[in-house]
Amino acid sequence: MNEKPLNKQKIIKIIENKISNDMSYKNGRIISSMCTYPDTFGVELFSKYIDKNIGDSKLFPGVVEIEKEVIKMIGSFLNNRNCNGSIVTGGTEANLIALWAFRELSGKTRIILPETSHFSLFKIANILKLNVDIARVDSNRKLIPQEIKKLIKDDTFCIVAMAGSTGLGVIDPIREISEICLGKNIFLHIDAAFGGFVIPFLKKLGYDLPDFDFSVPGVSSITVDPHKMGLAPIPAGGILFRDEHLRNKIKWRVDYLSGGITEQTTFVGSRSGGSVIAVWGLMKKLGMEGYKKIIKECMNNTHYFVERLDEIENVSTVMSPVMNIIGIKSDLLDIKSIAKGLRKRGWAVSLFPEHIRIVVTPSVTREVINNFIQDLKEESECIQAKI
Ligand code: 0PR
Repeated sequence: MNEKPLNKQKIIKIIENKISNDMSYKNGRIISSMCTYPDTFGVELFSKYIDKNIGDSKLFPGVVEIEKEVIKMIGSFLNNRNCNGSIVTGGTEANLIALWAFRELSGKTRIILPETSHFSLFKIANILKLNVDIARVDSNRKLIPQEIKKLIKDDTFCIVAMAGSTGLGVIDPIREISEICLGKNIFLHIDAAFGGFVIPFLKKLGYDLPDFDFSVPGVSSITVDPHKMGLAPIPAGGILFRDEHLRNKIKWRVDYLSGGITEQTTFVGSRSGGSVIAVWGLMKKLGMEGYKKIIKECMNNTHYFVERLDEIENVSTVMSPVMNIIGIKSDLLDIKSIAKGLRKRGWAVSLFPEHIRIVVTPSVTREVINNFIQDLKEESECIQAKI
């Protein structure tokens, strides 16, 4: 710590210097990320209302009302206008809250997770001391309902299914899994951290996708993150419960806060009201039309990307993309070496065991795609030449 105060210009210069090699969500070079550069109106609102802490909710009744509205707005395109929930720090906290609430309600300790689960779910199982049974997926990377049935034990209280898996954006057969859950009194949590702000709009655009939301009777809760395809500034995750009673057991009463007796239903205590307002304002600004337009553009670019990939020898897609997520694989070339080469060329790519993931967010424009394809072509030719 410096003894004497530094002036602002100097501080900014030091920061700029320190982060000069860091990447940005702005230019599409982070071509594998589920987060993108946030909408500037959201950023404006976030900083304007930075002084709101809805952890001490009684001090900010207006923001509490806005949070209720934003949850209902998200619920309106997930087929439940009466849902309850919170804007939280991200998908990890959202998933944690759901599994915590259901563990407490059921008094049981075993869950079933798809092998395609996001790693946050394994982290959470560790924190909550849950036993995990891992459900295999089929050749289309979807859960197999019959396999799930076999995994259920007396102490199983929850099954998690993906609506937009992290690796490839696959949607599990949620209607079939719901039937199993209803028959056995098991909670069904949907991790739609990414897909929640994508699938409803794709459906409206005419894409034939399976139901994944509260229209499916057994679905108890959904993770849906505004800070991914909702284009809100980080942090903004979302947890939605079908009914208020589902989170009864995680209502934490605090007596001494400045606003008076307060109930918290999130993991995090002090919580950004700026985030909540940013999501609300941004959703009002874009409306259903706005999101539809954005998703349409991302999907068109996804199709364009796949077409361009066809031009490159020895690489292909893992599967036809369900949403704006593409898996690139190679039967001949080492995918790790390709990823390494692309990173050297300044592309931030996510490497899964058998594929490179591309997420076509709004910052991944046609120009970005053209540049990437050129680099991928050169890189795979280089690697092939060495074989
Ligand atoms: N559930 C799913 C299906 C996810 O894909 C993610 C994150 C989460 C939950 C957890 O969300 P939070 O990270 O908000 O807690 N998926 C991204 C991923 O692993 C997270 C991410 C985003 C990673 C941007 C890197 C990055 O640059 O790819």
